[in-house]
Amino acid sequence: MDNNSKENSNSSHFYNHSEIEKRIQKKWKDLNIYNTKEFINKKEKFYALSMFPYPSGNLHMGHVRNYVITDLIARYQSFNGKSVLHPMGWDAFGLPAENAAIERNINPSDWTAQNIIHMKKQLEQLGLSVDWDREFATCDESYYKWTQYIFLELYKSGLVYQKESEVNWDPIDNTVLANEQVDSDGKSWRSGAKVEKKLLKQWFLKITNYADELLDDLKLLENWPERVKIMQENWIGKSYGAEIDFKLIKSENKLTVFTTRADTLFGVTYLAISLNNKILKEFRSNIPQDKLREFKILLENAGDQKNHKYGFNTGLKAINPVNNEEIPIWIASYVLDEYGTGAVMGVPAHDQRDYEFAVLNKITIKQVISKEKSFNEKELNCAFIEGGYLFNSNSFNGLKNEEAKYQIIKLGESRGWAKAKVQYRLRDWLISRQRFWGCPIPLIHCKKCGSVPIKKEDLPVKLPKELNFKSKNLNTLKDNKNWLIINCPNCGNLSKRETDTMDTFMCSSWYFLRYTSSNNLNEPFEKEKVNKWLPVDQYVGGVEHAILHLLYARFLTKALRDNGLFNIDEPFNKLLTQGMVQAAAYKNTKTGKYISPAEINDINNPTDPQDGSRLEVLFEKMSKSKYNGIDPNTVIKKYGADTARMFILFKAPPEKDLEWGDSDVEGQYRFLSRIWKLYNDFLSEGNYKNKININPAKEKDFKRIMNLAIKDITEDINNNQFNTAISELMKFYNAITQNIFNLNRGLVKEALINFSKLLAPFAPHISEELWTLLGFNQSIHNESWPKIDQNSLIKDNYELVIQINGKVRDRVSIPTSSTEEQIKKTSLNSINIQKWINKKQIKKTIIVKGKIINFVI
Ligand code: ANZ
Ligand code: ZN
Repeated sequence: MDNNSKENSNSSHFYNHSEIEKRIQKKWKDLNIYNTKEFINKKEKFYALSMFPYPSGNLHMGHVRNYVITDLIARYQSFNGKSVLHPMGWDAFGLPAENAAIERNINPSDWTAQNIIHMKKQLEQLGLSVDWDREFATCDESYYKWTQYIFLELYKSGLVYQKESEVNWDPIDNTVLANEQVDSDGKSWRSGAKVEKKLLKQWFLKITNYADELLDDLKLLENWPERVKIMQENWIGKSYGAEIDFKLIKSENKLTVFTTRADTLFGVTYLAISLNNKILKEFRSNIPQDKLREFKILLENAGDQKNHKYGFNTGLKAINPVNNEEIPIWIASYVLDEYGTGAVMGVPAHDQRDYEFAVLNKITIKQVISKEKSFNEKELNCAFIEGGYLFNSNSFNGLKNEEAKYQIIKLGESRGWAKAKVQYRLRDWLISRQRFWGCPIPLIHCKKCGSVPIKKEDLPVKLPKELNFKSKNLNTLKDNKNWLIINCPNCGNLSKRETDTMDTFMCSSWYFLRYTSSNNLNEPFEKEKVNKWLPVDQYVGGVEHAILHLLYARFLTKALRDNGLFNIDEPFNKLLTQGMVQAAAYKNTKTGKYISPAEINDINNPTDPQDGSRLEVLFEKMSKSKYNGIDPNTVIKKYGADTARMFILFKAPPEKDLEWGDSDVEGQYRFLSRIWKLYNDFLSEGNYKNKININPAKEKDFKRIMNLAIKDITEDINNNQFNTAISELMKFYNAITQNIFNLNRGLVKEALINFSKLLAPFAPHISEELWTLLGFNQSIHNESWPKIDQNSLIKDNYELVIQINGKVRDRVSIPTSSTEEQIKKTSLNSINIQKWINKKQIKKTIIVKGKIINFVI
């Protein structure tokens, strides 16, 4: 706060943000202005959506940035006359509540409800234009009833199945994780524990049925960030290749591999399988089991070492179908059970992974592809992975490798040892979780009938209120016999409920549909409403959800569409992934520890109070562990929500990371204070009147500047360039204050009206108050966006650049309406130009209207 505002703290010139914001928020509530207006007068719709938060207890800056961006867009669209749907809710099932329950022996629903109350208050302080009438939490019975309903819809379409499968087991959280929840080091994304393998019966959703559509329809998503689409594409991972059968020696059986490089078949020098391959059982007696056990132990102890290339030669042999060569079969740690056929043909000369494996294990390396047609074999020091021409490949020699791929598969198909094959990396979605704080899977297990769905009219399958949170049972739902035992809906026999609950991604895969009909007790959503409101026009959220959440939501949308529930193909039309909020963190590079700023004596010369060593200052994502989190509450209290919003929107483009800076926050506060003063000065007439000295030329200029501001700010918002929009607002503000005494009062008022509106999506409270000061009774947020007066944009004069032989020799002011003749005449009148031309002959004259004239002499 500057001194000036302190002195004036009792006058109306003092920008009392907290009083204003409280009052304005109450006004909005009383007017109920953010209640969604359903398609009034066939207005165009706009669905603005933020990824809903997990109710962890406190709002953090990442949330604030997310919701402020969406709010700005929602408000702007409403100014532009659209019916706006801007809802908010809670992604409320999941582990933190369950862990809190176990730690404190409280019900997770109570813990969650408290958090929601607290966080909602914080959200309200931000002044969001959210329609709170549509709020829900995914753990509400009235919501998860419909999650179960949707599960049964998928069940009906045959998209749900149960399978015994090796699962990723998190030994800290005691739960199964989806592949996606295990990072590249084999650790749980949540607990960080090293994930183990375990066999369990699990529920899956057949997302792979939609692999092609999910891939192809990425083309429709023109307004998604390119990198998100690439991530989804890689995740689906469609590969065109072939399955090739290798006969096993001394066996009727064969080993089938999946390869994308059939062109390298002559270069195969080994086959690789994983430890789980069934031929290891078939040939148990041929393989020294003690050696194999040693190898297993070696692998287990290899730990996290990424891409380790340990191998074990089984002694078994197979025949390469293309040339009948005998090749050894190795066990390799890089072979995945879950991809292709779980077996690989090793081509060390042309695959880097195979190359490293072969070098380490002293396996032959045979080259079969070279860049040029004529080839001299030379030693490789890495795999040659580019395209080229075949050699060492009998009748295929000299062929381009892409062509050879096709020819070799064709030969193999005619001989019966190859089959063209499309392979996806995408796996079915494992949705079972062995935890109690989730949406119960609405099925029962009957000895006679197998798994039977609960009847839709009996939904929801409610979570029992009484649970033993200290249970030794993996999932305490198993302890609750009253809940567990139920008559089979089919035969009436006593049977057991399914105790697995759903992955919370299931709850968040359809919430955007529910917002269209949040309060409907009879249906998950109304078809007409979904058809009208969807797709979401602008979705805003973190890039960490680029793959899973967005892919699952797309899948569910398509699956439910196919059940006739609505006619939408894609849920999210436009996607904005906001950058992170970072702040200075202080790190002792010797110990690797972060030091809290509170412990540092001199922040400009930071040292570790423990060992005195100088600390490195890093800008990193705000987090508790780095002591660099900034609490939104504190900022709002000190400066107000409008300042916080302005800062966040001004400091960086929304997609980029944002570095927190206190002085920049103060800068925005001062800007709002000055705006406040401008309006008050203007309206308190007194000294204003005496200084007036109207100047028509300046008025004309000012009108141009004002309309240019409207034009630029509008374009900036349309392009999500909120930071430059605020710069334009600042310019407009400067133009008003510089010209105010030279403009007639009507024009000043017009400017202040426009300025308030342009400011409103960014700083909604202060602009509402300014609006009232200007004498309007209605809310500014029901107004329409300023219109551009195209005529005022036209300049009377412009600066013409005069060049001779391409060099600038003069600049003159010239009427915009000048013809080419007049442009030439004016230019030749310039004394400077006359000097340069010096009576030489003009060979050519080039005119770019509105800009340049060039004389060639
Ligand atoms: C021989 C070969 C030669 C290969 C070459 C590549 C390059 P994408 O493109 O991701 O589909 N592969 C097949 N199944 C595998 C498994 N279960 N675990 C690990 N690797 C496996 O990858 C296909 C390639 O990955 C296949 O093509 C195979 O190696 C390997 F110069 O076959 B290739
Ligand atoms: Zn039964």
